[in-house]
Amino acid sequence: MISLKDKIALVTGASSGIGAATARAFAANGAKLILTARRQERLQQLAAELQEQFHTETLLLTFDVRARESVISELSNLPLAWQAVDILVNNAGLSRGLSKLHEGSIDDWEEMIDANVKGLLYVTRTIVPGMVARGQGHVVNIGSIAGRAAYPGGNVYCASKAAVRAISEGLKQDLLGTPVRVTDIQPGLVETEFSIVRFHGDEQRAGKVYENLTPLTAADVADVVLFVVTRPPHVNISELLLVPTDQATATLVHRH
Ligand code: NDP
Ligand code: 8X3
Repeated sequence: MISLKDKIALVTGASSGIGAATARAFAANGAKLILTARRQERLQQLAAELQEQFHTETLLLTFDVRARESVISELSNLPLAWQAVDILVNNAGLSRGLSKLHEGSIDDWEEMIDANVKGLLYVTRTIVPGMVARGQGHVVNIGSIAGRAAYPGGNVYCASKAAVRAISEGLKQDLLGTPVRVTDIQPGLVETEFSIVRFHGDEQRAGKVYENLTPLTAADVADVVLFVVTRPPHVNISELLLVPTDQATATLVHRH
């Protein structure tokens, strides 16, 4: 098992949900953390919590993953002590809307594609060369059950997560012969701010997604992320689907 003690982990989308939970799990295991998101105050609160609980060293970076120039300039100019990133968790992402494709919002589509696909690519392109040069690294992409099969109204979100799956597979192939590992984690229903964002702030509609079933928590997903990054160096968990017991497929759920 690999120890995270003093390893440097970069988690995008650390201001909420799965990213924040992953930061907590890594901090509890001794990692140093580069935490990124747009909401700086949230990152500051999390960093203070981790400092108090685990004496975690953090570097906070505030940028939009869709802003290519910002991503590249922030991540290419890390302070010297933070440059040797051991683990990258590409988690920042979102869904917008659940409309039929022929009735959908093009703005929503662009936001999803720009964050979930292009943002992930910008971060990966900037960080992975250092991993290859140092001969050490692990890229964990947060995909989704939505990337395995489309569901009604999921169209472009599903496509963006299918792209994450293909990019993960392609990256793994391109890194063959290096020790750098690549994992695509594919959660089903996780109760975070995800559905509130999907429905543009409609909390009532968001709440209905998880009504009368027991969804995964962000901490459940973080446990799995922690598990994959702490496997021995010769073990690469390429992809991992995790769903609540109350969920069989993206659309088949059991409500009590
Ligand atoms: P949350 O909405 O709770 O968290 C999303 C995170 O992504 C926030 O920290 C947000 O930070 C960040 N983010 C979103 N857009 C951008 C952007 N343009 N630039 C920078 N950061 C951004 O949702 P989750 O924790 O659930 O989502 C995390 C990941 O997990 C996403 O990729 C999502 O697709 C995936 N996922 C979620 C599932 C679920 O059911 N919840 C299931 C499967 C996968 P900020 O707004 O501060 O920038
Ligand atoms: C999030 C899971 O099923 O709401 O990726 O699309 S789902």
